[in-house]
Amino acid sequence: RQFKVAVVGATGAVGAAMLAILAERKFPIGELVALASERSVGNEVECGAHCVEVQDLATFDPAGVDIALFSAGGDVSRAHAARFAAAGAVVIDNSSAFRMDDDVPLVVSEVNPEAARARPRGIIANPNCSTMQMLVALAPIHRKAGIERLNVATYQSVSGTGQKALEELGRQTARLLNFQSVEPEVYPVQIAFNVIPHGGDFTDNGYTTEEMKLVDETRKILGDPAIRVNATVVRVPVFYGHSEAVNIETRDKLSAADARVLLEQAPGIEVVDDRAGGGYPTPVTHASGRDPVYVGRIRDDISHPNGLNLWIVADNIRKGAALNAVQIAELVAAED
Ligand code: 2RA
Repeated sequence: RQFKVAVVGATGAVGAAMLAILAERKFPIGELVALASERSVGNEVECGAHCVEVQDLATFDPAGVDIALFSAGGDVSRAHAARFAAAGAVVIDNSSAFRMDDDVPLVVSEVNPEAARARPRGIIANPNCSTMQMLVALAPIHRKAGIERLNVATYQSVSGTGQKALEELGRQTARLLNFQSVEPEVYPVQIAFNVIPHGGDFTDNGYTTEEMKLVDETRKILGDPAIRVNATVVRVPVFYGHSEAVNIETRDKLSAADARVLLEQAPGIEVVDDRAGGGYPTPVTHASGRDPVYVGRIRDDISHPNGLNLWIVADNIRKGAALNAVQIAELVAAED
């Protein structure tokens, strides 16, 4: 059957990627609704054969919507998701608004697809982009050898912050190359030719909200509150693609060689692991605009008998947000 699909935040980077991926994957859309704030009303958006004008979310009646993909920030989700669900839509929310609610499943399509079925509030949450790519890679290892502890340092691109951050990186880079001064606006300090150990907001324990998402979301998605997670989130002067250096300690010994074979057979993963120049994934060479989670630099931890190191790269807008949301929509559609 075909579905009436609403994309909330249709004019944003993730919303635009959702529309593109819905078309690429030929999602059975009977009717498309594009929703955004009043200032975007009237803009046209396309999704395959569907070309529609953006409507005002605030005044839109969700009656008849089967699936609503939200990517317009937590405030918008908190204000509108419930009324879409009440009208009968399955809400797939990319914001952090409901991720840690006990009655909202948090789903990575390759990791815990079965969790999407239990949605008492009619809402399914999409994990944070950095959690998403990490767990696609770690889930097979956790199932095989049991992850007891993980340390992750992320190198997150500025597209994760949004359009203004993309523009700021470009503007600062150009000005600095022309020996002109720069004034940071989006970030607290200059991002061009710099790295910033700060994502989201600082919390009482000294970690940031971006770091605590990696801790809390990992435990929920893997269904294992005992996993010990330590995270450091760093913003880097890259436009698209998040990278992560991950060190894990497993209950049972899993060699790098065995882990490589396991990952090569796992869904959603492409292993790029040649111990030579360029034999590893990078945002520029691998992540931008592509769907796999790329894993390289797989090696035994020389400091721990059950330790393992991985380097994980993915497009934070596609697999990190839009693709997984569409994959969840496919899971919902397949229930019919
Ligand atoms: C970031 N993970 O990269 C966030 C975006 N949701 O800033």
